[in-house]
Amino acid sequence: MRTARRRGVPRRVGNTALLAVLLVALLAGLGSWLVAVPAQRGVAVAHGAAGLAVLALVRCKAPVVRSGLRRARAGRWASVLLGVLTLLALLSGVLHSTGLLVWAPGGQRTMWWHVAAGLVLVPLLLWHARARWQRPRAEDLDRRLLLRAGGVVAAAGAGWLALETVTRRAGLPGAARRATGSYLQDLPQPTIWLADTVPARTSAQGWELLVRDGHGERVLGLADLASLPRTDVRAVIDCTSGWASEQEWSGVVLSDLVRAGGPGRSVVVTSVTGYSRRFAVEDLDGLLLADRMAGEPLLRQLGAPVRLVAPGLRGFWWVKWVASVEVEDAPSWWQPPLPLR
Ligand SMILES: Nc1nc2c(c(=O)[nH]1)N[C@H]1C(S)=C(S)[C@@H](COP(=O)(O)O)O[C@H]1N2
Ligand SMILES: [Mo]
Repeated sequence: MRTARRRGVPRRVGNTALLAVLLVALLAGLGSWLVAVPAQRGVAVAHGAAGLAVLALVRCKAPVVRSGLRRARAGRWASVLLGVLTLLALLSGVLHSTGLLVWAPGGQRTMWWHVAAGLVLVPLLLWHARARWQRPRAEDLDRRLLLRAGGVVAAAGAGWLALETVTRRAGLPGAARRATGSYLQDLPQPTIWLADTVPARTSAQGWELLVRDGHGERVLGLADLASLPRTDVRAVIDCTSGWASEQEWSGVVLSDLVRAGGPGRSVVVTSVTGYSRRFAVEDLDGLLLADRMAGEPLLRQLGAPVRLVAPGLRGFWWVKWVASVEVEDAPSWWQPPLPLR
């Protein structure tokens, strides 16, 4: 890619550009987990194009890497590790999105490696940028530089389009992936977010649900739940680890469970394990407390006896083994953007 040639462009400029596109790629990657599913297409395209822009800038980084390797500076190997992780993230991203390799050697999804590489490289990147920072100067910003920057952006966009076209024309598995990048499969895959554990005992007998709303507190058993109006919902659970599954879920809509009225801006749904997510009260109509999937009672790993179904939200919102539903005054954004367990 001629546009990314180093000649004439000071190293500090190439370095800063690389930092900028890496940050865009990381933020868009994380952002795609946070936005609702319909908005994920645009974010995923930005993520992919920024990743390819990193590739377009590799050539201006090469001489920097070469001279860096010759100098025995502190942190030299941390910088090398940062480079290796960046390449691993790029490679796993391309392999997953084309579908050339969806399962990596070692039994994890390629997407798992993509996320792991991305997460580990964040602290390394921040340290590296701080330790090696050279501030770009005003005189760097000339017409030729702008042309080159435009060239990198164009190359990244063209690269993204080319990859997508090849994937479709060649009928690679990636052609069938969802806008989120996930692959549809027949059944949901039992998935733990970080370090939660499947509860040892989740038998339906003795299961109790605590409901706290504007009218006070009550405890429901499965029979009480069965006496409420039932609703069937066809919805796709889409995990950030790269799989998705469309199922027929059946259970009780939260707005039929939680009595309206009283103050309260959000509802916290908590698992017996302590894992929890907070939702806006306006969204209760679209949330289902499900005890059945595909006409069968839920399996233990999939959240039995009762789990949340949150259509349009990524899998980590679909709280399993629900123990309580509580209306609170706090706004719905009052929680860590991602679960911490
Ligand atoms: N209590 C609890 N609920 C949870 C999780 C968890 O770790 N603990 N993982 C979430 C994630 S990341 C996903 S993708 C879905 C997976 O649902 P499944 O195991 O039925 O496929 O459950 C969500 N609900
Ligand atoms: Mo997930």
